[in-house]
Amino acid sequence: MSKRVSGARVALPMLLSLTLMSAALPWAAAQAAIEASAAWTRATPPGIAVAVGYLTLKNTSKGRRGLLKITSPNAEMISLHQSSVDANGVSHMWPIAKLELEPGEVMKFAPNGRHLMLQGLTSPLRKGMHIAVTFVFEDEDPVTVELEVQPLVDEHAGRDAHAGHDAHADHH
Ligand SMILES: [Cu+2]
Repeated sequence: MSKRVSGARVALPMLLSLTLMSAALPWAAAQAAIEASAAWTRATPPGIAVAVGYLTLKNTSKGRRGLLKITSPNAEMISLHQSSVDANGVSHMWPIAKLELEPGEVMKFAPNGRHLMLQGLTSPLRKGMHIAVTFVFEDEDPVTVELEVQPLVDEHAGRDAHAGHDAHADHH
């Protein structure tokens, strides 16, 4: 019996030190390894059920992380697009087949670049609303960010591939 007692005395400090060690390991913070910030979208014009979202993603983990899916209670489907303006001022847009974040990578989604396509909106987007969007990356817990709805700005017409949002109804 005396052996067991002395064993218990040793076990408690060991447990404590193990707990402290695991708190310092990278995987202990895995839940917040993907950070989403600066997320916004624009109000939708009448009759348009599609919106474009922008944000910044950061991979704070030690490994490459691939995006599995994006969901929102406010949209039937969310996909990723890339757009750019060519030398003639014409916008081109295409789907991003696979998105991966390298360790430490910061990826910005911005007008005339990468963007989220929110298709099949459940209701029109009005200035000041917040639209929850959840990103599911491999090996990570889902990350939810709120897109703040900015006013619809006409000055982007002709520069932004999404000036005509309804064009998106034709492709995925
Ligand atoms: Cu698009």
